[in-house]
Formats: sequence, C-alpha cells, structure tokens
Amino acid sequence: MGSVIPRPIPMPVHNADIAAIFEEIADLLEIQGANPFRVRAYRNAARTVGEFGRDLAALLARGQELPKIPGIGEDLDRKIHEIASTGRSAFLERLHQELPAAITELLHIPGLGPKKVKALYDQLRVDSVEDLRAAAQSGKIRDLPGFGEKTERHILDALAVRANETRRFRRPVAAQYAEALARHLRGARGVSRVEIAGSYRRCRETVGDLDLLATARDSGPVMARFTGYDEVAEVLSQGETRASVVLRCGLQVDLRVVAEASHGAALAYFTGSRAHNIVLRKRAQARGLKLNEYGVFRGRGGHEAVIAGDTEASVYAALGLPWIPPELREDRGEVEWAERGPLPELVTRADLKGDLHCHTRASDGANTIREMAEAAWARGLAYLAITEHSQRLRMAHGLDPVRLLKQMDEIDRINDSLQGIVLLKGIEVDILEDGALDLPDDVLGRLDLVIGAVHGHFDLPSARQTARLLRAMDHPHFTLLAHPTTRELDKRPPMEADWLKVIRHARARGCYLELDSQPDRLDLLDTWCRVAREEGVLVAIDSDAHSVHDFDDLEWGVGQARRGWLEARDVLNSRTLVELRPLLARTL
Ligand code: DGT
Ligand code: CA
Ligand code: CA
Repeated sequence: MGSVIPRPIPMPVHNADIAAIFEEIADLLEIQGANPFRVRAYRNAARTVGEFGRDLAALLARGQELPKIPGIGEDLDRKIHEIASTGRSAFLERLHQELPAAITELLHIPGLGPKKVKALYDQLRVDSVEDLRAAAQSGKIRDLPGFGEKTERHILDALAVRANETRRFRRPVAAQYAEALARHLRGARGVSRVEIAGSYRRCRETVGDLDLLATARDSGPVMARFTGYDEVAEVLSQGETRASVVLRCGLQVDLRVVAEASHGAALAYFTGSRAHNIVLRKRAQARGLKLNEYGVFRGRGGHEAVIAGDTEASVYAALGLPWIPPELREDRGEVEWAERGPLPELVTRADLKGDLHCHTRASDGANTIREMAEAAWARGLAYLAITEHSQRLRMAHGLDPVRLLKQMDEIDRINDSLQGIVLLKGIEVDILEDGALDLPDDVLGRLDLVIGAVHGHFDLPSARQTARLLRAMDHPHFTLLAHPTTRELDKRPPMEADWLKVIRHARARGCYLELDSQPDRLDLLDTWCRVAREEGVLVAIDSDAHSVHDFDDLEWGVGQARRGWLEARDVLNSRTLVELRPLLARTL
C-alpha cells in the first residue's frame, strides 16, 4: 500500500470574507484621509458582495466567469479574483503596514468615526480598544479638540455595552457558512443526512451559533471531517457524538451525530427554541411519556419502550400534535393552536406574484428600469412597482414632480415592450416630520401606488410618532407604509410608536404595511406581522431592491413573514395583478 499524502485543499472563501476585506480597506483608507469616492466605492462593493446570492469564490473555482455586478469595476473585479483564490488582499496588507491592524476595531465603537479614530491615533497613539479604554479612564480624551467630556463618557459607555455583547450573525451571512459546511459534512463516509437546526432553521434574522445535526451509522468519519474543516480556527470541545468549533470568521458551530432512529427527536430538540422544547417536554410528562433528544419513551427504569423518534412528525404525533413548522416554535401559543385546529399554512416564496418596492438608477439604485424588470421576471414575478425616493432625500437623488412625471412616461413606454411582467408606477415618498408627504397630491394621485416611508426624525416621542404615521395614512393616495419601524440591525432600534394603533388605522384607512426583505431591516418585525394578520391588515413582502441581485433577498422576507404566522392570503403581493389592482385603488 502506497503512502497517501493529503492534498492541500484550498481555503474556502465566502462572499462575507471578501466583503469584510473591502470594508476594512474602506475604513483604513478613510482614516488615511483618502478620496471619499474611493472609500465609498469599497463600501458599496462590500455591501453588494456580502449580500450577493451566489458564492463568488465557488463560481470562480468552477472555472466560471464572475457575473457582472453593478459598481464593481475592473480594479475591484481583480481584487475579488485575488481574494477568492488566496483569501488575502495585497492592497489591504499594504495598508496594514501603514496603519496598525487593531485600529479598524476602534471604528466599530459607536460614536467613533474615522476622523475621531485618526485624531486618537495621531495625538494619543491610541491604536487598540485597550488603549482607548485606558485613555478614556485617565481623562485624556476630553482635552482633544472636537471631543470633550461628553464624548469621553459616551466612549466609556459604549465600551461597557460592548463587553456585555455577544456577536450575532445575520441570516444571509450565516447561510453561506452553514450551507458550505453542511455540504462538506455530507461527503463524510456513512453519513445519511446533515441538517442545520437551531435558530437558523427557525429563520431568525440573526443566529448566535450554528447547530448542525448529522445522522450516521458511525460518528467517527463525520467528526473527523468536522474538526478538520479548513475554516475551523479552534476546536472548543470534541467527544464521540458532539463537538464545537469556532470558524475563522468567529462563528461557533455545534455538531451532534445521532443514529437514524433518533433523527427526528434530535432534530426537534436542536431546532428549539428552548421555550418550545420545554412546552413539549411538559406535555410529554402530562401524558406519562418521556421526551428527549433520542426519542419519546413510555414506561420507566428498565422497561422503557421507544414509541417515536425517527421523524419529527412521529415525535409530534406521539404528543397528540400535528408537525409544527420550525418558524412557529417560539412558545407563542403554537402548541395550543395546533391542538385546537389547523396551523396556518405559511406563505412561501413561490406564493409571491410580484414586488411592490424597488429603486433604479433614477434615485439610488444601480440598474435601469428595464434591467430591474427583466431580473424580476427571471425570478418568477409578474409585476414590479418602481418606487424611487422623493425629492427630500437629496443624497439618494430623490425625484421631484418633474422627474417623476417623466419617469411615468418612461414606464409606459417600457411596459409596451415588456412581456411576462408589468411595471407599476409608484414612489417611496418621504413622510415628513409632521406626517405630511413630500410630493403634492395631484402628482401622487396619478400613480398606481404610493409607498410612504420615514427616513428621519426617528426618535420623536411615541405619541408624536404615532400621530405622524396616522396623518400620513390619512392621505387619500397613501397605499403602503414602508419598513414601518425603521429599525436596522446593529444600527437603529425600532422607532417608538403605538404600533397597534398604527395597524388598526391602516385597517380603517384601507392601507397596508410592508415587510422589507433587506437582511438588515426585516421590518415589519415578526410579532407585528402576526398582529397585522389578526387585525386583518395585509402585509406586502417587498425586496426594496437597489440592484438586480436584491430580488434574491425576498427569501429572507418570506422567512420573517413565516415567523409572523403569515399565510399567502395575508400577503398583498400574493395576489395576481388582476386581484391586486382593486386593492390598490383607494376609495376612502
Ligand atoms: P442562537 O444560537 O442564540 O441563535 O439560538 P438557538 O435557538 O440556536 O440556541 P442554541 O444554539 O443555544 O441551542 C440550539 C437548540 O438546542 C435550542 O434552540 C434548543 C436546544 N437546547 C440547547 N440547550 C438546551 C437546554 O438546556 N434545554 C432545552 N430545552 N433545549 C436546549
Ligand atoms: Ca444556535
Ligand atoms: Ca448551539
């Protein structure tokens, strides 16, 4: 037998890794005081690549060309190739030689932008979080020009919050790591199934860690393949049937290996949530049964007999329940509901017939109207509303009445030559501080739909914020409230308002609420989706696409809608265009 020399496997690189490198380049360039357009190009590229639906490195590895991505010119394209094949960027390494690497971490501290970081570095030689804490504690920061005592206190507060925070990963980012690792494990000898359980399977917007479940005759080969995975930075623990690792990106992954007979019970257990599991376990106990990750058992001591466990459905059936979709397993009444009658038939991506919110080059999008229409059509959509920003949003090239009327003519012309998809004329009009809309009535009245959105004054007192939203909806042409709470993950909390009142007002005025599918928004939140459903207000699951690739984000919106118990009939854009038109016509 000849000796086997293991072939080095190239380190897998994911879009998130490429995005992180671009983001870091942007940060360092900004600290160096580089041209703002150059900095912006890297930031935009980071966002586009990070949220791009397909794994770029995997495409290249298969010898395919990179798809044309808006905003990615020749130079960035070359850098993507370099990072995808080597995991590194020579340009970033050069920047690192010019500036300490730990300095980028300072930028992630709320309140510290590149200017402040540069000042701290230039004047106090602060180049790490530890230095920053020491400088703030010893009162040196307050004396720097542009800082002051208040800033110093904010820095100390932010550092305290940071110490208590554990990092969570957004769903699309977690998806790339999870799917690649699951695929890798499926190649292990004797493995029949690998599933991703935990909060990921419940479609939470972020995950704390990944929980993988493998079903195998023998745990050895799959365990070895797991701990030996190229992206593993550290093995935290390793036993015969369980192991935990941390990937290079900082994401923790737990693996459990079970036998075929326990597959369903283990999948239910590791899907959670914890609170749902507790409800199930109590229910089992009340029926004289025992439930754990190996199965459902009757009897005690030496006379235990397994009555279920190979499938999830068998576990739920043993407890007198129908199978409950993972998205509902949050102990929000799903078990009682399942006991009394049928659970909702949750909406799927295939139910979406169109999309009511997107941007083109006319405002801050990257593609033309026609490109957006064709991309939406290619993803199975039959209608698409073009909804640019309105004039107040100058940064986003918002449209004034003249430009909007011109665009409406353009849409008519394009519609004449489009097949398979119809464009609707809309606008994402700004809701001003007092609830007035940013464009005149006679212009809004000519559109197929009017989406209203808050883009400023997020922190009004709750009563004023509520009044502002109600007033906007009172407008005769108002159709849909975009990303209602305006929260952005890691950036902005939901606005304070009386949301039940807002939802009931939407019902009374015949308007609708949006669930924006952008992975950092996913707004309306799941719990409010459910209230909207109960109050009889339809929710539109929109992409808010700014480029042709963003239509893929609808998947994340659908996940959130499912967590909100929405069925197809609760969703505005599950209607065909013929069904939709009368719903958009406001008669109030
Ligand atoms: P995460 O990771 O914070 O996004 O949330 P999960 O739900 O993925 O939580 P995780 O990873 O701690 O555990 C995965 C599942 O395993 C969890 O949803 C339920 C189950 N589980 C883990 N530990 C316990 C436990 O001590 N009791 C019960 N009942 N279930 C547990
Ligand atoms: Ca987890
Ligand atoms: Ca876990």
